[in-house]
Amino acid sequence: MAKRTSRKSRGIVITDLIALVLVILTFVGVFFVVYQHQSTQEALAKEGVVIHIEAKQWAFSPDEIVVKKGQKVTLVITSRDVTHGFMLSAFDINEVINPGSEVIVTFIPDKTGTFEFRCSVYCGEPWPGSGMGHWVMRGYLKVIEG
Ligand SMILES: [Cu+2]
Repeated sequence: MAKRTSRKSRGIVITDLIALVLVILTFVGVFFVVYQHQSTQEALAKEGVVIHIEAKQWAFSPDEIVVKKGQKVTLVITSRDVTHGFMLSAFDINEVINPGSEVIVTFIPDKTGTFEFRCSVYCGEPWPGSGMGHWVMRGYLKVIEG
């Protein structure tokens, strides 16, 4: 009788230990994932500025960006609807932005001024020949003294 009781309680202890280890491993795993994500973001932030740009018919959001000369700029560009382009000729940038994927562009502006960026992939217009829609889809990058 005494033996049976002791075997039962040992079984419970082992099950509890396994459960405890699983809980601890889960917490450690979640902490690790969060920590990794934060350190990547911090590393990018330390190196420069990260700007998210969303393209949609027929505008960029934001359509005005201000950065400092000599500071590393990382653009994370996405499209909400159809395929667009992102062309910033002053810095030799021209990318195709497909919906559902991120395009990451990194550059260091070496001159001050206001530079236009525009859509470089035809993405439609309100009616044919309107000269609107895609044709006026643009924004401005302002580079100020750092
Ligand atoms: Cu377009």
